[in-house]
Amino acid sequence: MIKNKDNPAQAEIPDIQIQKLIAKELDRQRNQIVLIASENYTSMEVMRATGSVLTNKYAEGYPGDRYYEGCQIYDEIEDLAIKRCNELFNSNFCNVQPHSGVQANTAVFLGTLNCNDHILSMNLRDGGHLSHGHKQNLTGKYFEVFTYSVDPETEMIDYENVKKIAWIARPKLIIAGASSYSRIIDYTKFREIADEVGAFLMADIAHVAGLIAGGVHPTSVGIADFTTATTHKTLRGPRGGLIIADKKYSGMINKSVFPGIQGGPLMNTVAAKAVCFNEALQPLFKEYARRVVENSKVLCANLKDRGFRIVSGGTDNHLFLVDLTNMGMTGYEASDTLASAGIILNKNVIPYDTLNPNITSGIRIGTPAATTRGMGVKEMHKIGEFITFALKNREDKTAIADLANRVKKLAQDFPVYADM
Ligand code: DSN
Repeated sequence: MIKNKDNPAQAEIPDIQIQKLIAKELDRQRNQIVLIASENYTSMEVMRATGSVLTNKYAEGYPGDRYYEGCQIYDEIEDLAIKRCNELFNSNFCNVQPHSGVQANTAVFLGTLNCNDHILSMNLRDGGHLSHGHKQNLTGKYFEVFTYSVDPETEMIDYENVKKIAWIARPKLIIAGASSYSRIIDYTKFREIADEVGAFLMADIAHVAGLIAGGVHPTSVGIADFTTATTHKTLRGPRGGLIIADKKYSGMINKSVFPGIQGGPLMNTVAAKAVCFNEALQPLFKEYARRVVENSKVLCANLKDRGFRIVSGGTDNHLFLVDLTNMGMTGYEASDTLASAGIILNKNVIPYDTLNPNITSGIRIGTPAATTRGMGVKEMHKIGEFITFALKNREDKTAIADLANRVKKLAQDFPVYADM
């Protein structure tokens, strides 16, 4: 902290309002059970780097080639982040500067596409992502977007159908990746399709990056031309993005990130990414990834046994979708009820949903954050019981309030940030 009290420019002005809000949020994170598939609890070491003096410096450019003086330490930090990321994903080039997953995707689009080029991606309603072609995203504005759906019966990707659409669309870029798809994605099949139609292949592994790093989901690295990811979901790092590609694309990707779509990198976040990669390289992270998937399968099976319809019948990864149509409620009603009980997840469209994204027929459930707390199979059964109880008693405010106490007790049995 700046200490010179005689210098008014260095006066510390405690911001009690923000401090109080942060304290309240800490309390919420400690006392609620987070089942949002894209969230996690990052380590204190990651937070220390994020909240460090590294936030003070511009470092536009890349290690050894910056536009500002005084970047020697930043070069070392970024080199370390790159080295660790390449080790983790067994790659020979990566860019760790994207501020987010969308930025990472956008950089790949800038490097590979021109206006009106065709792209092929998963339909948002079936599990895709806004940055893969939503009409209000720049992808929807500047490119011709074609989409593939999941098979209406199996609710899984039908690779033959993807191939058929690829021949019609003749895309320059195919995107394999999703934000609410609970099955293994076969990057090799996507590669074959991309090769047949002469397209680039981009794998957006934002959701499964930690599972790939932990060896419980097949990798896209070495198969897709470009792999984009976020670092804060299953990878459990700071909020941010990254791009992995073969080094033959290094010039193009680096230029696309800076100056293409970004200015100065957030070097405090780059340092926190380095910390996250180091953590994910430890043998314990493999066990974490295994447990995330185990917990997901257990909770999914528990809810299925209790009469909930699970999209695609199950899960292979950290998340699954529950179709609430046969329960006579919408995703909005269910997520709102569960939030009142301290179980935090999100409403989510399901394949071929007829309801809009603000209402939805389903909810998405994910286990990365609960697993970080140390919850296991026993707790997943308990959470399955809690979810069922809440949804069956959603009109009964006393029952929901009583459940909230039980949820809080379970959360407190698995403390997070106990030393803060
Ligand atoms: N919003 C993220 C998710 O929840 O899946 C994806 O960007």
